[in-house]
Amino acid sequence: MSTAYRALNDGTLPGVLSELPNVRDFLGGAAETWTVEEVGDGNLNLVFIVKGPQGAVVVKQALPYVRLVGDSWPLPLERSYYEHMALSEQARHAPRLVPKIHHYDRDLALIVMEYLTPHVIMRKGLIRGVEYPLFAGHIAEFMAQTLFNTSALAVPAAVHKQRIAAFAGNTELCKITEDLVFTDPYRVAKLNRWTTPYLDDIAAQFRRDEPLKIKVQERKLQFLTSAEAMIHGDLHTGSVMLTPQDTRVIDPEFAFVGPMGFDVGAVIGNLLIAYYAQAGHEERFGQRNPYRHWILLQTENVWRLFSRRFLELWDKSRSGDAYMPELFTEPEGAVAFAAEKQRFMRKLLTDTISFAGIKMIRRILGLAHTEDLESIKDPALRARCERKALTMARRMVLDADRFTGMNEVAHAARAVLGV
Ligand code: SR1
Ligand code: MG
Repeated sequence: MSTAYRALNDGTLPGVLSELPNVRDFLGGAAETWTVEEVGDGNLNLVFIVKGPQGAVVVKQALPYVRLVGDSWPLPLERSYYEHMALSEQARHAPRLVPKIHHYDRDLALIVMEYLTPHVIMRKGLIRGVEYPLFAGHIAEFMAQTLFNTSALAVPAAVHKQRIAAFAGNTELCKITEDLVFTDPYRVAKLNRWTTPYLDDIAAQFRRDEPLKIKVQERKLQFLTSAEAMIHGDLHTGSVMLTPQDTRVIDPEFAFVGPMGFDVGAVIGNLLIAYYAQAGHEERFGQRNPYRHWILLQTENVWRLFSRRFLELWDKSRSGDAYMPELFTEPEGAVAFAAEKQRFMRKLLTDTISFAGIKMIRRILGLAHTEDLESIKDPALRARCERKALTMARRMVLDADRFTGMNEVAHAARAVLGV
C-alpha cells in the first residue's frame, strides 16, 4: 500500500479536493462550504457526493479490504487503477455511456468523477417499477462498442496482447469472481447464505448436481483462459445508473480481458432476477403485473440490439488481425465469412445464456445477493421467487446451447413462472 494512502472521510476529503485545481474550480467557492455525504452501499468501496456552490462530483475511494465483510478480507487498492484504466478505455468507445473523469489519484486509490443526477441505480428503479425505454439500446451500444473494439476482431494482435498484459494484474478481483460466482455456490462455504430454511434443500441439490457443476466448471475454465475482449467484469443492474433518457455504466473495477459473454450474461441474468422478484412486489401491480412483461421483453431487446450493433461494427472494421477482410474478397469468401459471423454470434448467445444462469445462481446461493429479492420481506414468498429463478438458471446453464434465440429464453422464463 502506498504510504500516502489513507481512507478519507467527510472531514478530510474537502482538503484533498481543494488541492486539485480543476475539481476546486468545478465545485466553486471555498472548501469549507462544500457538503460531503458518504453514500456507498456497494460491497467494496467508499463513495462520496461532494457539492459546492457551482457543481458537484462523486468521489470513489477503494478501501484496503472488502467493505461487505470487513478488514478480515484484505483487497488490493490497485483495483482502482484497473477501474480507471477500464473507464478511460470505455470512454474511447462509448463516451456518452460512462461517467466523465475529473481526476485520478493512484496513491489514494481515488477517482473523482461526474455526479450523475437525477440518475438512479437501475436495480432500485426496477424494484420501484420504472420503465426505461432507452436502456436496452444504450446497454447494447455500450457492450457492442466496448467488447468489439477491445477484441482482436478490431485491433492488431500486438495491441490485443498489450491489453491482456495491462489488465493481467487484476487477479484478486478476478479471484473474487472465480470463488464467489463459479465455486462457492456449489460447495459448503462459510460465506454462502440463502433464505433459510426454505432453500436448504435446493442448495444441497445444487451441491450434488454433477451435470450442473461440470457445466459451471467448463465456464470457469473459459473465464480463466478466454481473452476475447476487455470486459467490465461486473455488469449487473447495480453497475448501471440511469434515467428514462440517459444511461451510464459505472464501477468497472473487475475489468480484465475475458470472455465477452460474461458481460452480456450479467445484464441478462440480472434482468431475469428482477423478473422473478416481481412476484414479491405484487402489492404494487396485482397478479397481472404488466411491469414483469416489460422486464422480460428487455432481455430480448438487449440481445437483438447488441448482436445487430456488434455485427455492424464487425462489417465496417478493417483493422483487426483476426478474420482479416482481405482473406474473403471473392464471392464464395464473402458468403463463408457471413456464415462464420452468424456462427460466432450463436456461440456468443450460448455463452451469454450460460453465464447469465451462473450469475443468477450466485446471487441466491452465494455471498452477495441482490436488493430485488432481498427487499421481499416475507421469507417464504422470497424463497418462492428464488426457487423459480434457480430453476430457470439451472436450465440455462445445462441447456445453453439448445436455445436458438433470446425469445426462447424468455419463453422458458415465462413457463417456469407459470404464466
Ligand atoms: C466480496 S465482493 C462481492 C461482489 O460484489 C461485487 O459487486 C461483485 O459482484 C462481487 O462478486
Ligand atoms: Mg460494483
